[in-house]
Amino acid sequence: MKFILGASLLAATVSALPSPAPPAAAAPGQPRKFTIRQDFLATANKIIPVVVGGPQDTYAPNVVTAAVGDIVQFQFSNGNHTVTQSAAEAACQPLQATVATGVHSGHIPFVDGQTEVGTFNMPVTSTDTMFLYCATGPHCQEGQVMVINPTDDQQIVDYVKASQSTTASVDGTAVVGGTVGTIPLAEAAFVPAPAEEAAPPAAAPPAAAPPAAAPAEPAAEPAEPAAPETTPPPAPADPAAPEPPTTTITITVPPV
Ligand SMILES: *[C@@H]1O[C@H](CO)[C@@H](O)[C@H](O)[C@H]1NC(C)=O
Ligand SMILES: [Cu+2]
Repeated sequence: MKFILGASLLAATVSALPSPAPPAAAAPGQPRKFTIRQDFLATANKIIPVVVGGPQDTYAPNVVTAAVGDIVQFQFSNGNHTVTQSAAEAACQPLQATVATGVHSGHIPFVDGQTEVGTFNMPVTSTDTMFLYCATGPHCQEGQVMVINPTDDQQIVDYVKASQSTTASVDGTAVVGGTVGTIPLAEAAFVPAPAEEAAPPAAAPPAAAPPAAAPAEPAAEPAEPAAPETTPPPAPADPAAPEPPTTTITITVPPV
């Protein structure tokens, strides 16, 4: 009885789909085709990557629009950064000092050579505007701040100014509001800057050096041409784009 009811419900659902052809029944024991509709994917919960740190102390993007149920995935690049929530009017100060739910990721480092990237997955539980800063050293004063779900374009500008006018940051304490994890570097939204060479280049040769030797030296150095390719971070740099094309993981699978 239950099975018949389920089957008729399924038939009703299928007949409502834009694509008229109902899937052919699979033979017993054969794999059944399962399709996730593209129009559903467009509205499904998203994982929104935000790159933290790197060659500069930044969040990229620094403005994010997220829906309830989305997960903002902070991916920590070079340095040792945090994602810490403040009140709008208290830049560089942890909200969790007064409000227990104030978000804080803890300090998450990344050094050259790492093959895993530290992450902080923050489920979005409200569309209220969130103000976030990095609590490491002077990073907040340098403008390493971001806003989630701003009500207007001016909020990030004002928050950056407020942060830059503080004299010191206060660190968060407990990890709150998300889950710390790792992802393989190959799946990260950034390509690390090329590693620094172990030793600084030798001092310039004396002016008297034979000119014939000079061309050989630069030609043997492969690091120069590679740099421009790897410098720009991929897609998420544009905060205006609602759906970064490089976001290949677009749905959140509920826990089993
Ligand atoms: C990151 O910064 C925190 C706070 O300054 C410090 O306690 C921690 O040791 C640092 N971690 C690394 C790997 O540098
Ligand atoms: Cu930082």
